[in-house]
Amino acid sequence: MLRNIPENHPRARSLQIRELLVDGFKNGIIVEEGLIAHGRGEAFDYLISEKTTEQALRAMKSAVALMMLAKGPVISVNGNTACICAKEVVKLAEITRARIEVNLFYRTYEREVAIEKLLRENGTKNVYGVGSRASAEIPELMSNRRRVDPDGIYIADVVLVPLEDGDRTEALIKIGKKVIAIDLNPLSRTAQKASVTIVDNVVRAMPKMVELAKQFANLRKSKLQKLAYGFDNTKNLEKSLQYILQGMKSRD
Ligand code: PTJ
Repeated sequence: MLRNIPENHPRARSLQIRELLVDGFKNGIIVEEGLIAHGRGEAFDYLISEKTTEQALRAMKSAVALMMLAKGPVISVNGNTACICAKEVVKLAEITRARIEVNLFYRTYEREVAIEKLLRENGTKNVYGVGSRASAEIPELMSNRRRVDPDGIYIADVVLVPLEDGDRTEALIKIGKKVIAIDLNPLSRTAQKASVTIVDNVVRAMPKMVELAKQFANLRKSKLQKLAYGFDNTKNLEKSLQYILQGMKSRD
């Protein structure tokens, strides 16, 4: 798969992810805009030294606890997420008993089916939101993301949204859902509107969340509640931004 990327290249991992995305584009999983979106993510990742911060880890703990306490958690999957972490999406869904729903901004039936196939190849049996299954609508949302599965996002109490544009999070919050976002940009509308924002790269956050979910499987409900609700997302975002600013200042 790797085209001329030496293992010891200082940016090997980052270049490998780019290759995955380019292949995903060629296979019809992601759109041109997804490549651009990834570039924006990379720029923010650079500002946190491409590492998971303490703050992001705290947010992940709250997020995983929320998913484990939820009655009907759903992981929403778009092109980029499917392309770079389908395996972890399936694992996290399995441990947290979450449903997996395909929800695309640039929705085409061909892309939905390609993403469903990829998720199935990674071990899931049920994929929600594909084709005519997305027959319900999120009110007040004009984009294609409004179309959701009546047995998935529509009835979910907690929705994990790894990496997307900001139109939907606000609409989901308005209809009473808790939204967990993974977004490298702490200033994005999704990041600002979510109930819990994990400011990290999905390629690092998703495997870590799988690990946490395994660890939390035997925790008492009261402990999970403490982790889930004892978390302030406004402070989280402030600290995440401060981290970026401090990092920039220390290079003066
Ligand atoms: O697959 P579709 O049709 O649903 O389209 C998906 C894209 C990504 C094209 C669409 O959601 C979009 O245009 O997104 P935006 O508005 O560019 O927002 C993407 C956000 O994700 C930005 O805030 C980026 O900083 C962030 N981001 C990009 N790559 C990553 C990321 N965050 C975490 N991990 C990444 N790898």
